[in-house]
Amino acid sequence: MPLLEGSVGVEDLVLLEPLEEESLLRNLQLRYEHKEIYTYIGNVVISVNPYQQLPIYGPEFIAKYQDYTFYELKPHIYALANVAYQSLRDRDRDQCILITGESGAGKTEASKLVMSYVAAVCGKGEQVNSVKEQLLQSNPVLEAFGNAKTIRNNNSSRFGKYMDIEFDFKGSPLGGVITNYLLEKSRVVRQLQGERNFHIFYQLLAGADAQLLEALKLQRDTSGYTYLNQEASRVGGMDDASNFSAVRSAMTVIGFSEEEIRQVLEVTALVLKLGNVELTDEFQANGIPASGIRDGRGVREIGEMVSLDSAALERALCSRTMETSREKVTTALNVTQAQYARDALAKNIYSRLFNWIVNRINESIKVGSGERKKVMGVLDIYGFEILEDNSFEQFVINYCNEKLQQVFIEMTLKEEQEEYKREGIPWVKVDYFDNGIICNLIEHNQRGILAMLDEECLRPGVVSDSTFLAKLNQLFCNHSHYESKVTQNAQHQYDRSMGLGCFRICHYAGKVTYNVNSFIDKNNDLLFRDLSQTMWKARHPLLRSLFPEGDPKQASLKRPPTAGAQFKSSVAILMKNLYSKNPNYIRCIKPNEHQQRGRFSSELVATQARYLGLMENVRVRRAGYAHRQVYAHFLERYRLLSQSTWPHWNGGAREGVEKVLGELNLSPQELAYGKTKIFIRSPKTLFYLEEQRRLRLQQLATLIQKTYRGWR
Ligand code: AD9
Ligand code: MG
Repeated sequence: MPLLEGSVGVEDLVLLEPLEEESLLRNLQLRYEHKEIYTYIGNVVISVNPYQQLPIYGPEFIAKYQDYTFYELKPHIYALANVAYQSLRDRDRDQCILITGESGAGKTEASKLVMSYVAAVCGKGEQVNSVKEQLLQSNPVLEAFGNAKTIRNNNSSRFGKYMDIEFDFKGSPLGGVITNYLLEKSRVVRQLQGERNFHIFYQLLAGADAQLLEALKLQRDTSGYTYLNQEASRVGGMDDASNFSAVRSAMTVIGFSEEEIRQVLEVTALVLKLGNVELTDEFQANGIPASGIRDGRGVREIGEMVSLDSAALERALCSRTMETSREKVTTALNVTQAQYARDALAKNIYSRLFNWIVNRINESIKVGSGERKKVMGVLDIYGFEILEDNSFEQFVINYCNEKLQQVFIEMTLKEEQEEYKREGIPWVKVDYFDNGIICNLIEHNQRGILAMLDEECLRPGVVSDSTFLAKLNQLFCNHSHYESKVTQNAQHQYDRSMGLGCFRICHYAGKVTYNVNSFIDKNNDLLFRDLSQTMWKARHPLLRSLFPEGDPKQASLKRPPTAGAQFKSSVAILMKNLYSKNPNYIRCIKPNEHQQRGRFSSELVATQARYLGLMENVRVRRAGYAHRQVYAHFLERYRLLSQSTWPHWNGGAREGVEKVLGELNLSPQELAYGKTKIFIRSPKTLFYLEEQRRLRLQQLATLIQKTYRGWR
């Protein structure tokens, strides 16, 4: 369908004519200008962030989408949530909803819309309602501790989240499991200009009553805290104080006790106070630089609040003990090292607290292992990132996106093509890029970049970011997706556009240059043992439980896996989980960089459309068939449309389907008869069938009523 000015564009990009990137963008823009933020590619929902509250949500819309099939109403996340939920409930197929897009594109809002839709339609009763409440209330708690204002999004999730919602055989929710990925813990100690620390710090200071502030020995004004950026402490439209009370009551609904909430807030306050511990230069008698604490009050306050020995904390911050099998040697840290140790401690406390909160929520929403469950997974995870300066974090985030792209390719494109082959249906091959080679470059067990990084981290002797880079350069100099300053390109010239300490990966979504600075450190993610032991000795049950390795009895245990290895194994678990489910995609797009309604930057959207592989997605969808179903199921649903198959049909399922469709005079190009399934090319035909079925059902109902009256 060609695009006409004044029209709202096509609802499904499969119907777009001509199919080019430009018309695809124009279509999204036209729809956006008409406040139609959702568009389909077959069963994939594209969502363009409206940056305004549209009147398309809430109970009456939920009710509407519940009563209609996918293509009957305007595109909507509710339609996708409805299909997923019904297929889970009625066909017993586990579902996953994959929400991707870049920061600020609307992933978290989309995930909440899915959750609220499902909560509204799935079962009733006191017990069920309380489970729903717990699941929904996990959002404000995780957002308080895991979200922050960034330049791109005032409520940016700084962690990845996957949530399995579990249902019983009737489709009522039983509970769930949340998995979190890679909290951006560096934010605890430093934020870019215009950005904030995690919301909870501001919420606590603004929302705590005087008594609580006194108990935590905090002052209301954010300006007293080094870890809180001063110029951005308020966010327009965000009420930290009222959010604080919402978070507290959400925690209570989930099942946190008053005592647990108090301890969580104490640990949060502890992080703020740690930031204010000022370290100064000192010198040992022999002139070697050491460090000290400028004013002991802060450390004493920390000691009192979490019942730990403040002198021990001072020692742990300013020195380091090395243990060999024969002796213990304590060396003084200079002021830079001591500051590093303090910040490492703060980051560790906070990220472990966050993990603890996720685990605590999971404890509350856990479902007994004996029950047979149906599962709907919802994935809200960071999209592909290309920043000016890309580091270890971007590297693992982009690795995760490569893996998600692989799921997408394997489950949608490959599966689609293979199904046609299996079914013996002629297929026009669609070329697509298989990114397995890039995944392999990163994750190969012995020869991948992550394995090289681990090898370097665990290798005795002098290791550094540059020895790591040298190793990569040597190993991958001929790899088609790896580039660096010293790997020669096809013309045998050195690449001058890249810094010496960098390597570049040609990702499926584009080239990204990573700076190796701190890769070793971030991957090691080690905390000096003095600090973990001091934390473990605190008589504060929560704080102590966050540092099990501080227990001297555990001291001889193996070192924990590196950050990269942990991430890789959690991604592998996620992939296994996703592959076992039926996927549903929501692709979120950010229309402008200013968080403003009504502005649509084609250039910005074009980049995202490329990252998301939208054109490729449409091409495959168009080359193929929008709908398919095994003959028996199809016949069962539509046999009432033919005199030959209704009310009785004794022949084979395929012959029955041929009879039904033959009588409807559909165009032969619309249909293909496979070995076990019927394939229908366009959504419109499916819609037509559904409509005919609905009319026929009405007719039958009237007939039955008449007959019944006749009997009376
Ligand atoms: V990040 O990767 O966590 O930084 P998200 O999650 O993709 O990002 P988010 O869902 O937080 O983005 O959306 C950003 C903001 O856009 C929200 O705070 C809302 O103000 C706005 N938004 C997003 N989706 C909608 C919507 N459907 N209706 C109205 C929306 N506003
Ligand atoms: Mg988010």
